[in-house]
Amino acid sequence: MKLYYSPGACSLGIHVLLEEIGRPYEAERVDLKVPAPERPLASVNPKSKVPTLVREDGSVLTEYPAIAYWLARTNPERRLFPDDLDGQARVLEALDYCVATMHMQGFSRMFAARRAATPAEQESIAAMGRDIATRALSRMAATLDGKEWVNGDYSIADTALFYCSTWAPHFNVELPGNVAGHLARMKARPAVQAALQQEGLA
Ligand SMILES: N[C@@H](CCC(=O)N[C@@H](CS)C(=O)NCC(=O)O)C(=O)O
Repeated sequence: MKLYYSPGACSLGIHVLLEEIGRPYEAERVDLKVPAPERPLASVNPKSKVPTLVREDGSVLTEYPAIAYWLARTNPERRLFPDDLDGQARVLEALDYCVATMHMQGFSRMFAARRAATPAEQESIAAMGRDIATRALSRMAATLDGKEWVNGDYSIADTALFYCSTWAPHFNVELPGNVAGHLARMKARPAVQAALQQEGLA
C-alpha cells in the first residue's frame, strides 16, 4: 500500500491508521504548494488531493471517510470500527461531522482566507470558518463527555478529530477541555507518535 500525504494535512489521520494497523506501507510526500494539476499526484488521483491510498491491487482510494472505513474493515482485528449497528452509525456520524463540517467548512475556510484578495475578504472568510470550526469543536466536546474516545472505544472517528485538533493552534482556536484531553490521549499513542515522526512533526 502507498499513502500520498502532506505533512500535517488531513492525511495525517490516515497515516495514524496505517501505523495502528501495522502492515507494511510506503508514504510519499506531496508538495501542496505546487498547483494541483502540476502535482505528480494528479496522475494517480485526478482530484490531486491527499490523502490518496494506492492499495495492494493497484487500485486508488480517495476521500478520508472511505479510506478510513476501508482500512478498518479490511483489518478487523485492530478493532477500529465497532461491530454493532448503532456503534457503526455513531462512528460514521462523528467521522463525517469532523471531515465534512469541521474540516471542509470550518478549517478549510481559514486556510483559504490566506489566499483572499483583500484583507477585508480574508477577515470575513476566516471569521466564517472560525465560527463553524469552533461550534463543531464544542459539539465534539459534548460527544466526548465522560468518554476517552469519541465512541467510547477508539475508532476511525478519533483520527479525524485528531487531525482537526492539530490545526486549531495555527488559527488561535482554543480547544474545549474535552477535545484538548482527547488530543493529549491521541499524542500518547505510539501510532500517532510514529506518524508525527515520519511527517517531521514530532
Ligand atoms: N474531501 C477530501 C478532502 C481532502 C483535502 O481537502 N485534502 C487537502 C489537504 S487537508 C488537499 O489535498 N488540499 C490540496 C488542494 O486542495 O489542492 C477528503 O475527505 O479526503
